[in-house]
Amino acid sequence: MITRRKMLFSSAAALLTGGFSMLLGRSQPEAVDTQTTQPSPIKPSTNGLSYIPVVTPNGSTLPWEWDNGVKVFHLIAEPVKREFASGMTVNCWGYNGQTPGPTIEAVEGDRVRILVTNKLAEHTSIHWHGVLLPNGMDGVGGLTQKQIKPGETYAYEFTLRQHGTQMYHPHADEMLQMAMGMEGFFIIHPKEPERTRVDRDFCIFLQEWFIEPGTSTPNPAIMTDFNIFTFNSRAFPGTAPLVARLGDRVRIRIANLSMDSHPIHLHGYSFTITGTDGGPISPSAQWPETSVNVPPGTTRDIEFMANAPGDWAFHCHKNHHVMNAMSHDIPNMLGVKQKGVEQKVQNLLPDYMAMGESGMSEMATMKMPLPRNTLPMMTGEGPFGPLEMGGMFTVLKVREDITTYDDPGWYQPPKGTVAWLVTD
Ligand SMILES: [Cu+2]
Repeated sequence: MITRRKMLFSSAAALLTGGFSMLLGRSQPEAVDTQTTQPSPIKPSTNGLSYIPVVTPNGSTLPWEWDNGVKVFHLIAEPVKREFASGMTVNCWGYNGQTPGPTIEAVEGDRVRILVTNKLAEHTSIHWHGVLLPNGMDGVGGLTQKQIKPGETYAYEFTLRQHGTQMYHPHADEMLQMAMGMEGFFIIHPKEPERTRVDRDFCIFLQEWFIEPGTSTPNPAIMTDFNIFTFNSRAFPGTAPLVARLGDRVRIRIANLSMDSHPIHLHGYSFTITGTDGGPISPSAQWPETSVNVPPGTTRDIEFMANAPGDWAFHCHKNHHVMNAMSHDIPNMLGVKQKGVEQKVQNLLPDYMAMGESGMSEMATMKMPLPRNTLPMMTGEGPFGPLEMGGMFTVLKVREDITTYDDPGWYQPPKGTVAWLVTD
C-alpha cells in the first residue's frame, strides 16, 4: 500500500524541488514545476543510470517510489479545473489535478507498476499508447480488462522493453474522456546513454476544445469546429516559453490526441524528426524540416542545436489554430465598403459593429467586452506591440550566458539586426 507521504519522500522529482512542506499539506501529489530547474540538471536514477529529465511546460512530472525493484506510480483520474490563460478557467477531466496528467518518466528495462484510481463519476480505463507490453496490461476497457468503476483502483505492471515518447489515455468513453483532457506523456529514456546528449528535453501535448464563450465546460460532441487550441492545455498567452541556452541541444516531443493533425512550425531553425511513438528514427532516415505534422494518435520528436539566439515563434501552422475563441460563421466583409452602414444596421441590431473591411488585425487592439470566461481571438503583448496570436503558440527563447532556465524576458537584438522602417 502506498501512502502519499511515502510516495512523496521517495520521489526523485519531489527531491528536485525540495518542496516537501509545500507538498505534504495538499490532498494531491503536487505539480513539480520542471520549467524552473537549473541548467542541464542531471537527475541520477536510482538504478544506477542517469538521464536528463524532460520538462513539461505548464505541467509536472509524476513522482514514484521503489517497491522491491519496481517503480511504482499512482495516477488518479478525476475532474480538474484548468486555467487555459488568465481570464479563462475550464472544467476539464485529467489526472492528479492536472491536464495533461503528470508526465511519467522511466528507463528502458525498468519494471513499472502504475496504480490507477478512478475518482470520476463514470468508469474509465487507461491505455499505455505505444508501450510494448503484455496484452492484459493494454488497458482497453471491455477487450483486455474490466472497466475501472468509480472508486476502484487497478494496478498495471510491466517491464519497459523500448525507449521513446509514448502516451497514456483512457480507452473508455473515449470520445468524451480525451476531449475533456485525459491524456499524458509516458517518456521512456534509453538504457544506454544517447549518442548525442540532449540538454533540453521538452514535451508538449496538443489538444483542441469547443467551449462556448461564457461557459466553462468543453462540449465533447463537437467533431470539427473547435474554438480553443492548446499546448499542454494552455492557450497563448498562457503558454510558458521554451528556454534554452545557446549551444544546448534541444528536443521537443509533441503528442496529439485531438481530432485534427497539427503542423507544428519552428522559426529560425532547421530541425530533424528523430522519433515517433513507434521508436527512434535511424539517423540515415532523418531529413531536415521546419514544420512537423503531428497526426492524431501519434507523437513526434524533433531535435536541433540551439545555435541562434533570439525569441523564435513555435506554433501550429493551421492559421485558425493560433487564435482563441471566435465564431467561424461570420460573413466575409473583406473589401466591403461599410461607411454609413454601421448606423443603419445598429437601428436593427444595436450590438452590430462594422469591421473586417480591411482585415481582422483590429481585433487585436479592440477593447471589446468579452463574454465571461473566454479569451480574445488575437492577443498577447510583445516588445514591439500586440502579437495578434492565441491558441497553439509559444516562444523558444535562446540566450547566451544564462544561468537558469527561468523566463529571461524579451530578446534584446544587437543593434542593426532588426527590420527597419523605410522613411525616404
Ligand atoms: Cu493545429
